[in-house]
Amino acid sequence: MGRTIKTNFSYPRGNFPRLCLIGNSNVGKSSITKLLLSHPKWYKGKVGKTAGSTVRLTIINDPKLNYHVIDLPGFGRMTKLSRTSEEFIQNQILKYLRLDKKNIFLILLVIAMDRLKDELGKWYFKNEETIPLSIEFIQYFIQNEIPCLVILNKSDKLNKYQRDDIKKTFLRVLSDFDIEIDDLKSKQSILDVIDCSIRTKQGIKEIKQIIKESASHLQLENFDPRSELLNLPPIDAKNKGKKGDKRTKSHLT
Ligand SMILES: Nc1nc2c(ncn2[C@@H]2O[C@H](COP(=O)(O)OP(=O)(O)O)[C@@H](O)[C@H]2O)c(=O)[nH]1
Ligand SMILES: [Mg+2]
Repeated sequence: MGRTIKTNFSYPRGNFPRLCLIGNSNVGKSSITKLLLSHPKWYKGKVGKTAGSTVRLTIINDPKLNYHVIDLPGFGRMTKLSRTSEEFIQNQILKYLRLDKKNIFLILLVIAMDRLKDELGKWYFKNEETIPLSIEFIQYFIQNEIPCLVILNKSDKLNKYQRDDIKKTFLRVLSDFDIEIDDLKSKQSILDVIDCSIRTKQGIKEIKQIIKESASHLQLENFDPRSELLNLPPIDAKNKGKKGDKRTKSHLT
């Protein structure tokens, strides 16, 4: 079933502001990342490749931006991967977040709208024990006071009725977990949800605006402009994952 994959985790090093994109595989993280750069040529990762072959953390140092953009590997939902590989990747992402959270001024959590109902439905209707992973990541960001913008991408795949329905369910699940949606544009708030489509460019302008606004508060004198990248050797994800892990309630502990 699951097969061995190579991961190549290059952890960013030093203190420098970072914008991070996180989400399942194939939801559009890399496509969105490219649109957020001054020129797509700065993006060195892959877009639209079959999910779950090589998993890496892509660090983009766009000379026109006063922050790094980090395209994190996809977590979960990679059918080609074994559960242990998935867990390994989740752990690597968490490790990165723990290491770098002081530098992350904004997280973009990308969710594919057309898959959301399925994910939430599993938990909501089938009484599955496991909390949807996206919800758990949101809880993690809130607990760690990392500002988060939830991007509901691929809105072009649904009609208006379906989109409203999905959003309503999503907001209901969030409120069941006592997660409040604020407006990121107002100061203290840390969570906002926005519809987006790479195909129709819906939401892209607003996302850029929110990033620009967040980045404008950065106090660059607190950061080290010479921060380097620490390159770690490729890791065999399958062999590094713990065997026989039972599925527990939480993914992230
Ligand atoms: N219809 C549609 N397809 C999209 C959208 N965003 C991304 N895709 C496609 O989804 C696939 C995965 O995109 P990618 O950016 O590589 O996802 P990642 O794995 O999250 O980085 C590619 O084939 C994209 O062209 C969108 O908004 N609408
Ligand atoms: Mg990608």
